[in-house]
Amino acid sequence: MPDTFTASTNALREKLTSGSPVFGTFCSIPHVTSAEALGGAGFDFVLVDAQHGAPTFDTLVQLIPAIQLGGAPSLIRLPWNDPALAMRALDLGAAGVVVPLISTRQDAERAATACRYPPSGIRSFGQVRGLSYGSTAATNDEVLCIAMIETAEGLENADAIASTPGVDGIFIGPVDLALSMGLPVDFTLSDPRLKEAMTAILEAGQRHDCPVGMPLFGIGMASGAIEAGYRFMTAGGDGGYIRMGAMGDITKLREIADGENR
Ligand code: 3PY
Ligand code: MG
Repeated sequence: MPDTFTASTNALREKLTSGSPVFGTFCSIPHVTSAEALGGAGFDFVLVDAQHGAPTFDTLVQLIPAIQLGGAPSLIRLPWNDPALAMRALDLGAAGVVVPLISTRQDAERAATACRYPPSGIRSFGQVRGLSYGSTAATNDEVLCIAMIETAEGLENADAIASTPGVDGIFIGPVDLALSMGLPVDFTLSDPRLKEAMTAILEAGQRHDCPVGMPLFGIGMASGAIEAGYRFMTAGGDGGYIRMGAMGDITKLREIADGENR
């Protein structure tokens, strides 16, 4: 075991603070082959979805290195705001965590302190991959804690959340936010009430120099989001890429076959 512990710098953290837009994609399939392909595709990060995707904590130990082998850092979306889960994701070598359903300052503090060692937090020291590779999330200064604002209460408390020490970014969850506001699920995000809410969160982040991100439900949303000032975005994910690619090919094949039959 080394005498002293050194962590490598978190390149994703540097990108997020640089001001240029940062792009990620979702990993929802818990297999090293697809994870490695996503990691090698050129995104700035891969967001492993341990909230709604199929990856469980048992699979992170394989997915994080596979994504890293492809060349990208991993963020882990936790199933819940649970300090034990944040600690495990970081110990396994994630560059940071994305914590869902942050609605109050207290929620934000719980998430941020889970990612930091004392005296600023409650994280327990037990680097697993970090000891071998100098994990990017091994020190309080390098780790990334991204808080999701996706409830009406979180919207009300957006300033308090964005200004919480140790919250390194806000990721808006527009679908849960819409549901919490009593609005229908609409992936075009065109309801004016939802737009206004998202803008209010974005502006709260900007007031506190806290980068704000959002999922793009289609690449067509990208230029508007960049222009509005979103600093990080996710586009697509493994399941969708497979489905869209497969559907595209079979649609073309049917068209070719129909043409031959005419
Ligand atoms: C939401 O829209 O609620 C999300 O969590 C998107 O990832
Ligand atoms: Mg959500």
